[in-house]
Amino acid sequence: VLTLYELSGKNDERFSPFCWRARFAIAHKELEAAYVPVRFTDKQTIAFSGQERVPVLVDGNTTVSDSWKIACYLEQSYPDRPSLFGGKEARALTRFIDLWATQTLFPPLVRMVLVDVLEHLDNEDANYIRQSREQQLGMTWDALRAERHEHKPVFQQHLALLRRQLRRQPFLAGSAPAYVDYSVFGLLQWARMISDYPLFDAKDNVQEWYGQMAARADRIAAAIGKAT
Ligand SMILES: N[C@@H](CCC(=O)N[C@@H](CS)C(=O)NCC(=O)O)C(=O)O
Repeated sequence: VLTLYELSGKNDERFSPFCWRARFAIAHKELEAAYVPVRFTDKQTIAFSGQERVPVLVDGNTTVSDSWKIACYLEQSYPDRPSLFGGKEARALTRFIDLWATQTLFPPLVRMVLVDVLEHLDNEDANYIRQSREQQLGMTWDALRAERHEHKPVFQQHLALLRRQLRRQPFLAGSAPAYVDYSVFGLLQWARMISDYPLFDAKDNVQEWYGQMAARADRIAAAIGKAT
């Protein structure tokens, strides 16, 4: 049986974008897992993994951290289950989109909604995140809040690529969702869970895909909630 260590907020909210990628991947593979909450400052619980970030997946004697490595591990270890990528070539292309999502789409999204994450963290975690992220982003929390609106045009520009693709097919992977959809949507699910900040224009055709993916996330969360 699998165990996924994932981030949790003060009321046990599971909003981590990278953990959502792993949640989607486990559900796609139709696997069962135990989901263990880890707070940002609770590095002890995942010390066995030899690093300090979630998600961490444990499968028997195997420990895998990093969302991409987890997806590749699941694909390789459970080849009889539905494929996350649809072949080796598709895996390589999925990795490219995974990197694009994390390194191009995510930064302006972070700058728009990260300020709202503190409301979901206890004091210790909130202090840790505020300090570490202020340092990472090179700006104060107040500055981050003040300029959040400035990042919307860039984010919308990046979304345009998704829009073009989603005009032709309902999911990034084609007629049904696969890891490429989870990789991108996982980041949006984070925003969706921590913030009410409006990311989309009213008549944005990304919305249909977004709605489908959000419903899928809600079904996964409900199933996990029932099992724990
Ligand atoms: N490359 C990793 C990134 C994982 C990551 O950054 N996780 C965040 C939670 S969203 C984390 O554990 N942060 C711990 C910290 O900032 O101390 C992945 O794809 O899984």
